[in-house]
Amino acid sequence: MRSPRALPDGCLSTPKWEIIPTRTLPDMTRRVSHTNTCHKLLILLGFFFFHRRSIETALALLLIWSPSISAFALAKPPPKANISLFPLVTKGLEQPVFVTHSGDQGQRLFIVEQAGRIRILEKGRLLPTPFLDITDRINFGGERGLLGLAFHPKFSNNGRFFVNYSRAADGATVISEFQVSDTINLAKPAEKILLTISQPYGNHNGGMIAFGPDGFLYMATGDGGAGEDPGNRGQNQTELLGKILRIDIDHGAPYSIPQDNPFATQQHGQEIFAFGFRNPWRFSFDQMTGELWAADVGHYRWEEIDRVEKGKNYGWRIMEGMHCFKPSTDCPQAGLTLPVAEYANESGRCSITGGYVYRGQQIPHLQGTYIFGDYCSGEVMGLVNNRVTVFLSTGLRIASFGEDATGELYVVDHGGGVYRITGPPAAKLGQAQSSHRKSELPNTTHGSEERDLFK
Ligand SMILES: [Ca+2]
Repeated sequence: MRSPRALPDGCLSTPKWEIIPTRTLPDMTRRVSHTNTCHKLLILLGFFFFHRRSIETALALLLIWSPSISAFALAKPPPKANISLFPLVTKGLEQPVFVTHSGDQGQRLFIVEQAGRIRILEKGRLLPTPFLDITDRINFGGERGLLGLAFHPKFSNNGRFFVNYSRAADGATVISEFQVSDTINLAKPAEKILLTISQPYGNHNGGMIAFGPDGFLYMATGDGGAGEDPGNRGQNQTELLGKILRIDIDHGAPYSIPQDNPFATQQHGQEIFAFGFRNPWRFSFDQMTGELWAADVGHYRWEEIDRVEKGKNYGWRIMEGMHCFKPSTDCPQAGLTLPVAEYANESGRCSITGGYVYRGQQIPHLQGTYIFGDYCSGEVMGLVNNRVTVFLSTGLRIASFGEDATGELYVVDHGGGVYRITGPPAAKLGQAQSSHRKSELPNTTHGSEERDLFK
């Protein structure tokens, strides 16, 4: 809230009242979008003299005073999310950034440590020997490191898996293939590099890789940094930064371009599936529908969720979320696909972490809900009727979500933990929350180290 130190400019203008549908938090109608501080002050004084004994009026004044407060206060209670976290591992992990499964019906979870290791969690135990350790090939720090892991859909037959990492020498993005060894919990160290993408700056490296229902490997690249996409790379349809890419790793050497990729006939950019992204750190496929959901981390104002379709332009840097960015007004929106939803960088929120559409069996009321979160606020959120709804405040630094073979979901705490999302009863919630670090919520001041981690 702002404090009225002096009457601001605009006191003599006509206040503009407007009701706009919310594009931020759930079930809200945001009012007073165009009233300025002066108008609010005059309204407040008027109400005070006519209704000064009324508590309700005092509350009404608060609503008028701050758009953000009005947004919260006008909200209907969010749907009962009734989820909690069960801690699977909270010790022995170094900056985990992802968790997934190998699809071979095993009970193992594979946890990616940013420094360059893949760890195995088997029957509740974190195995001491990494599945893979390539720390010596990794440029680790900030937004760089071992960032993504995807097992081949036929991993149980062919032992192939793929990673996305920042190369030690220069931070370039490398998409590389590995093989499991004769020992099922150990990978061979030899790699086959599929794709290398130079990075102009240290940040905005994307990181996610995953197989789509079409059997192709999808990869997220950021715009390459630094800030505001100075090279306009997200919109450049001939380079691979600021994109979601798609390749066929079952044909060609080292891969081939799917025939229906939108720019398959170009000399450059054949790998592009969709474009106009800033830093789509995490994306996923709905196990049931095959739809591709991506969360694109915003600049300093708007975090967005995209339903990604082939060949479409998701707007960056022309737009940030649903708002003009460059130019800041009257930006050309023809041909752009707006997000399904967005939320503002406020109340401690600063960086969206994309998740999954829940298709598990254990939490029936979550069925079909896109679950995601925010790295800074530690909130687990869900998309309910295309509205962003806070389900759970965890205090964790949510670096990623993950999905197991049965569709159950996991939360990865960058501070060193992996939690399963469970429904009620929340018998174990107290245990999970004992490790919460509300007091360590990162400063959302622009440029802070915490904030920039996946910005
Ligand atoms: Ca966008």
